[in-house]
Amino acid sequence: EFMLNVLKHPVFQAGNAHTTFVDSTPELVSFNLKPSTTNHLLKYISDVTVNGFPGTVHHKKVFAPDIQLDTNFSKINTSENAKAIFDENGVEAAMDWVKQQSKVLITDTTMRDAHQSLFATRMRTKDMLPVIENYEKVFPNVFSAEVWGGATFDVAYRFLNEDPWKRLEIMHKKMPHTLLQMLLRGSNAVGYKNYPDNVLKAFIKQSADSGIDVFRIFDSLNWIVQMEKPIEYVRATGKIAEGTMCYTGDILNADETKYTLNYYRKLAQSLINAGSQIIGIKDMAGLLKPKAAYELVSALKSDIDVPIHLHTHDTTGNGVATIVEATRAGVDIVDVASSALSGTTSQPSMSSFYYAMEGDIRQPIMLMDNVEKVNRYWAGIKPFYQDFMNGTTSPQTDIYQTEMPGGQYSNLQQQAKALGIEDFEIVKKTYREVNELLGDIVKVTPSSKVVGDLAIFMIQNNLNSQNIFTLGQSLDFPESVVSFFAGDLGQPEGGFPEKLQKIVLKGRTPITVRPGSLAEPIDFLKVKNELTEKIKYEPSPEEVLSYILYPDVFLTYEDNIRTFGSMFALDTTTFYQGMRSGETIHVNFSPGRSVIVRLDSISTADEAGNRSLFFSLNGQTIQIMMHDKS
Ligand code: 3PY
Ligand code: ZN
Repeated sequence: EFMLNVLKHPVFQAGNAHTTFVDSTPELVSFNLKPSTTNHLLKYISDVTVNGFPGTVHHKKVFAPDIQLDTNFSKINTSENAKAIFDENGVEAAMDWVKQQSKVLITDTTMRDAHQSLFATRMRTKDMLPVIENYEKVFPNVFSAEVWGGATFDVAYRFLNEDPWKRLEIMHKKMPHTLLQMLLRGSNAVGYKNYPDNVLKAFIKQSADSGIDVFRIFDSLNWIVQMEKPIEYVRATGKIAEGTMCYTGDILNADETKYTLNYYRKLAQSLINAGSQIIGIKDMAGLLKPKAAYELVSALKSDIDVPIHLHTHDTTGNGVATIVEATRAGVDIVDVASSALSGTTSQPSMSSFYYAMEGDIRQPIMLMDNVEKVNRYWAGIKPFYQDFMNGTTSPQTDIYQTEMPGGQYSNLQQQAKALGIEDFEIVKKTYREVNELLGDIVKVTPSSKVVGDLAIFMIQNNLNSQNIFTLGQSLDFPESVVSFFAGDLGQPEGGFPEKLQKIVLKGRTPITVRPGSLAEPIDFLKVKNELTEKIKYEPSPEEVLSYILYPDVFLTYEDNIRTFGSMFALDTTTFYQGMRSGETIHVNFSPGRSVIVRLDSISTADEAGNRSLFFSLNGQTIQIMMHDKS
């Protein structure tokens, strides 16, 4: 009866009915995720099956057995950790505690930078959940877990059909004894452009309230002026401000005139003067060679008194050697990722580092049995993300010249591919050329995006470092490039190359002050009313912030959620690949409440371009019409 009624119903034919006999998990309800109904689910599956998922090609589906985390962990006797000291006695006590440790401390980046750098930030919260729930049994001794910020914010909305604030809420609730760390792009927050000071302040306050303890704050041009406000705002929340310098160039190179050891020493001092409670070294491209790490950390250790935290990428293959040398020089904290999600463009492997430190008094405290269990889980889910992998399976030593950040590598590759540029070697070569054209700048989000966008633009327009000065006169450059030359990202070390600046700006006068000092404050109430009007409910403060940061992305997400609900229950291969005719999947909405979905057949498109998908849902046939966009 259900079938007949439903199938004839015009709303259902249009794919808008709500079959309500399946509810969502109590877990999801408690986190207030909009539950998806079976109809939502079938619509989503139909769409991905017929139209594909952006950035993927239709291929044989990865067999997706239910990957389980073996939670038979050995018990660890823990004493205190950084989070406990911080919660009890505040930042200064926690920083003193860090400095007193004889062992080097680690930050685990697996759930942020590792997947950002390996598969374009596409890891779903669903796949993190088993680790999140068991995190503190395995990693009670980490300094922090870097779990949020960077690209994870907008990618969650854009591609995962997820609200990043919910992810943070889950982590905060389930990892109460771990410092949660985020990457904050200075005055660009988690975006690609400057936001007004009151937005920055509200975003930082909200992130702190939602559970972030450590803010790694950098500026994409290392311009100290851009980091002062975010450091001040973080300090006002009582959380930890890790002022960060991005490492570029090579301090070992005798010909280096800009990014010298002295440059970094001075920058670290300025960051401390601005209120940094930790100094971060952010080696986003993996350029910091082992000996350079030793020299840099030694110099900083002799200059300053706050903990030093090293972040590197293993793109060039020397990551473990670099953090070992930094540890020998007295670095307090190093960033590593679970082995399965480490290496190449990601962080160095935590277990390799552990064994590399064997016999050394500073070897970090880790119970390898437990660490390996978690690692096996990550290894199990990794194939789900194969469509987004950047293809680097070995060290890329040409990065010493290209200087492309690990986090950008996979994203730029996706961007180039989408525009039909398959040869990434050409992109890398042009990227290097662009860096020189721009006067050798620090390359990290968003300045790296400027370099990437211009590189792609040059390839598309057959430009090179000579003809750009003539042909460029009549070309409209990408928005990010114009914005960079206009001073919207701040001022690069040594200033702008003026000749190119004039060609790009075409008469527009660049600014030389901090962009935030010119930006009009946002009227939050007005924006809230505007958003309420659009989404037809009263948004939370988090949603208002997301809308301010990413208006279009947020509204599209809202629309998707309205259409599909939360796709949390759906397994990741089906989420990205849809179903194949004849395939059966189980969707576990909650323990004991699962549906069995079988895709029986897909029709060819009718004149209107619609295809019919015939599903069996727990044995009943349901037809969904889906427009084929191809
Ligand atoms: C980000 O800003 O997302 C980065 O990871 C930069 O390295
Ligand atoms: Zn990084």
